[in-house]
Amino acid sequence: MKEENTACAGIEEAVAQFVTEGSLLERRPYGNGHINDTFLLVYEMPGGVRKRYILQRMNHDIFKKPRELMENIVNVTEYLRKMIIAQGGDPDRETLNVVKTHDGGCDYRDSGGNYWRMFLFIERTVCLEKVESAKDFYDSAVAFGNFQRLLADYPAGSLHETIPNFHHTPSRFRDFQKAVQEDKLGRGALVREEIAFALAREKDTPVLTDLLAAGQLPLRVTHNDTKLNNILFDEESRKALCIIDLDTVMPGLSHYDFGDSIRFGASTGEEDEKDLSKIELDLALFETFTKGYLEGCGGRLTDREIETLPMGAKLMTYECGIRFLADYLEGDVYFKIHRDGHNLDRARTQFKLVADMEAKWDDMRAIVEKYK
Ligand code: ADP
Ligand code: GN1
Ligand code: MG
Repeated sequence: MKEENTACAGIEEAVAQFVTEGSLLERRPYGNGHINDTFLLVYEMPGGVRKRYILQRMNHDIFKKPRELMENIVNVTEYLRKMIIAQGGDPDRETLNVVKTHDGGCDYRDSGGNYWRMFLFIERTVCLEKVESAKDFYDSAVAFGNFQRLLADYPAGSLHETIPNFHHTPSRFRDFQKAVQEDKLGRGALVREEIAFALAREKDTPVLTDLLAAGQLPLRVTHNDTKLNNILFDEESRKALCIIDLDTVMPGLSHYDFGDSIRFGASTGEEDEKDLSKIELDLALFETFTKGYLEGCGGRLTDREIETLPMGAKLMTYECGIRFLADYLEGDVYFKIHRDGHNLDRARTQFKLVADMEAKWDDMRAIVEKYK
């Protein structure tokens, strides 16, 4: 078997638990997620036909109840499967498919206490780390809008909250303040400017949660992690095919999905770009996404939701920025890093984008009004 850098405790034990076809040919780390450990497994069947699977070790420091999380994923993907079949789509490629264990379970807890799961590998797709064309971004917007529409009648109350207060920005702000106060590694002095930028925006943090509490925004089933690399595009047609990374599907606001896509995809640079002169909000991409997302939602969003979408973009960007900066202050314990200062670089791009959104606020508002 070909093996690349898969020194990961428990992997051998885990691989043996899932119902796969053929004999294992290759195993290697896969993808660019910040949270789980993802591996590609290649099996060969008699006749030389290959079958591939995605194996993931779930991050149970972050997802405290992996079993509840898997229950969400199984229920949501089964629901989506039925909807996709009803629309004449291909359920094996248009949603994730969970591979069972030999005991009929959906995950496996290894002897070291780690939780594993497996999905069918969705073949002939591409996963984009940045927007390569406005059309890709538009397609991703329609796909996230469709996701919202397909799950519109899903019983939201039956979903477990896999990370409590995931997009509750005031609660994220309190976590950030705590990280600044504790300053565990003495890094605070190096980032005074960034901390000041974040603290100066405290008054924005409760805007969306207050509107929700006041009954002005509806609670929906949302994905909550809608960055572009959580969509697979069909290699041939280049259409957005499948939404993946369903760990955070929970009740939320449409602003969370809209906003997270904007912060990642409508930026002119990558999330961890070091040269901040390359980072701004691309208004044309903002418009492209707004148009696609609202089309995908199929008229389901209320006028109040639509007119407040720019705040979703700003708050999701800001929130991600304070999460990255808090993690930098806490010693990089949450997001995977690949170089020193990686989380700080990420925080800086988010804050640069927030500042640019503030400068372009009237344009952002005018764009969403146009599609109301
Ligand atoms: P994380 O939570 O760490 O971001 P993801 O579930 O997003 O993990 O998976 C990481 C990467 O693995 C994705 O960005 C994608 O490239 C790839 N991937 C995940 N699931 C599949 C799948 N079923 N088929 C093909 N590629 C996948
Ligand atoms: C994480 O899992 P991944 O890499 O798609 C994070 C998101 C952040 C994102 C920033 C569960 O997403 O909330 O927005 O990194 N996921 C979790 O890139 O915390
Ligand atoms: Mg991901």
